[in-house]
Amino acid sequence: MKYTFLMALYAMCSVGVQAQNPFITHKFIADPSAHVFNDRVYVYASHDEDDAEYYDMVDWACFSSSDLATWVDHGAVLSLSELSWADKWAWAPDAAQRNGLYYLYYPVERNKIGVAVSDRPEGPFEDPLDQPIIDGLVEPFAGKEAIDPAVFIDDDGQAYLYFGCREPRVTKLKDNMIERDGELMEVVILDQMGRRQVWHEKPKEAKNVQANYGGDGVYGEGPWVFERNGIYYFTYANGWSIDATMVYAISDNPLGPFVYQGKVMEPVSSNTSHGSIIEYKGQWYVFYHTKDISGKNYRRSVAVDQLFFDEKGQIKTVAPTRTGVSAVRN
Ligand code: FUB
Repeated sequence: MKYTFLMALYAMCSVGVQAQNPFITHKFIADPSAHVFNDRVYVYASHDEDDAEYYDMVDWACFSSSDLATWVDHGAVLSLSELSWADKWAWAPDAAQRNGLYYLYYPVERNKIGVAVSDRPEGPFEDPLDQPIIDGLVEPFAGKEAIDPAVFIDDDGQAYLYFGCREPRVTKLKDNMIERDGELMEVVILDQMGRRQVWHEKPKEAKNVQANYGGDGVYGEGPWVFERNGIYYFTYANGWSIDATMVYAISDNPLGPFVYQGKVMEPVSSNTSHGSIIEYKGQWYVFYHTKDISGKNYRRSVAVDQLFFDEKGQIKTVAPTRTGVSAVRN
C-alpha cells in the first residue's frame, strides 16, 4: 500500500521532468547494468566510496525508475560482509530474472565471480552456494582477471555468463542460474578482415592511446550482450587509454565470433568506460559512468543517454550529455 502510494507520487512528480547526467548525485555509483524487470528499469551497480583512492568498494547498489528521471535508491543489495569467501573489491555486478527469482552476479578480489539470489529485483540478495561460480585462482583459462560478469538470456531461454578483463570469456548457465553448464570459452572478436582483436600491453615509452594496445576493437573489460532484430551485440570497454571508450562487435550467435563494428560512445571523462544497453518503452538507452562530478577516476557517477541505430542496425555513436533523457512516459 505504502509502496503503491510512493510509486504514484513518483509518477506524478515525473511529468515533464528533464533528467540530468549524472542521474545519481547523492553517492558515487559506477558500472551500471540496467535491466527492465516488471516494466521498471533496475540499475545494478558498483558503489564507489565517498573518499575512494582505489576501487575498494564493499557493497553493491541498486536503483530503479519507471521514467528514467526519478530514481529510487534501494541501498546496498549485497555486501562483502555477508560473504564467507571474499573480503575485498566489490566490483561491477550484473543481474538476471528467471522463474520468478532474481540473480545478482558479482566479482570480488579481482579474480572470482559469485551469484546471489532474491525473490525481489531490489533484493536483498543471498549467496546460496557459499563459494564462487568462477574462480580465476584455480582456473587459469578464466583469464588474467575474472571480473565484470554480464548475463544474457536468449529467446530459447539459454543463459550465458560473459566476463573477463583483457581476455573475454563466456560460459553457459544451467536453468537454475547458479551453476555453469559446460566449459569456459573464449569470446573471439575479429575485425572486418577476419583478424583477431587481442589487447596487448603497449611499449613503455609509447603514447597512451588505443592504437598502441591493439586498436579500437580490442577487448578491455565491461562486457554486455543484447539482441536486436536477430543480431547479437557484444559491447565492451576497449581499454583505459586516453581515447578508450565503449565499443561493439556483432554476431549471429551469442557465443560469437563477434565482428568489430565501431564505437558505442565517444570517450567519457573517467578512464573506465563500463556500461550497458537496454530497450525501454520503445526507445534504446545506454547507461555508463563518468567522473564528471568528482573529477576522480575512483569516484564515479552514472549517466544515461538515448541510443539510436541506423537502418542496417549499426549503432550511431553517442556523445555523452549532461542533460540526460527527458522523463519517459507510458
Ligand atoms: O569498478 C571497478 C572496475 O572498474 C570494474 O570492474 C571495471 O569494469 C571498471 O569499471
